[in-house]
Amino acid sequence: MHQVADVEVAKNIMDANKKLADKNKKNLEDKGIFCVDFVGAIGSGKTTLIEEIIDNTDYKIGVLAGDVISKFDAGRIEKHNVPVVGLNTGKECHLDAHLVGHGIEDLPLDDIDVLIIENVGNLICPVDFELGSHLRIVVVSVTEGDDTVEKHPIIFKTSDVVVINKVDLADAVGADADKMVDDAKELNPDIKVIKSSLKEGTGLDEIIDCIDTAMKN
Ligand SMILES: Nc1nc2c(ncn2[C@@H]2O[C@H](COP(=O)(O)OP(=O)(O)OP(=O)(O)O)[C@@H](O)[C@H]2O)c(=O)[nH]1
Ligand SMILES: [Mg+2]
Repeated sequence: MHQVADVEVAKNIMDANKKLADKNKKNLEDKGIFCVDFVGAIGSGKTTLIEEIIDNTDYKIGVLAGDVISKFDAGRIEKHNVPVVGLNTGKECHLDAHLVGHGIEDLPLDDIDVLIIENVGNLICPVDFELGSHLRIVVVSVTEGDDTVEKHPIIFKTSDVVVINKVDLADAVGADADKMVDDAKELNPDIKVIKSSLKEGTGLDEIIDCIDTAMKN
């Protein structure tokens, strides 16, 4: 009996979140804004990637930067002279559509054509919480171990693009980046997989191409 009640509560939360995510998407579409959300492991390179996208595209970008308690990532993004709102989740390990909806209200939407959302570093909790984005990119790095993809299947099944970052460190940590590529494709044959070293500047053009292509479709 208790188990049934738990499931119903969880389903209600998911349904409520989905409605708010749809509302966020509609609000953004009404303003002609394309939204990309970045999920991924802690320290995999999400903020670095967002900084590189800001510096290497002509998009008018706005950012929602999720962190558990700090505004560190928002502070980093701010230095690139784009509008940014830091979202703190408190004890939660993921953003949700309600928090994102409030963040959107605080951005100058008329000056933005691409909204980037950085989720809290986590490969599990964000899976169930759509935010209202058009494209989801999951970032992992070789330093988490080359079994990371196969150990967290659902996030790779539900994302559009996977970035396997820090390939410059693969030999140093004994990781096989191609195994991670194969694991991602096996889990989700439709996913686009890109290996990158943001430190050495590889893979970034391909990631930007993916966003360009998704914006045109
Ligand atoms: N060697 C190497 N280091 C990288 C690369 N990309 C990012 N880093 C470094 O990895 C560290 C973490 O990068 P962040 O961009 O802060 O990672 P994050 O995913 O935003 O981290 P959280 O928001 O805390 O989950 C920083 O010191 C980056 O400079 C890369 O391709 N190679
Ligand atoms: Mg970050």
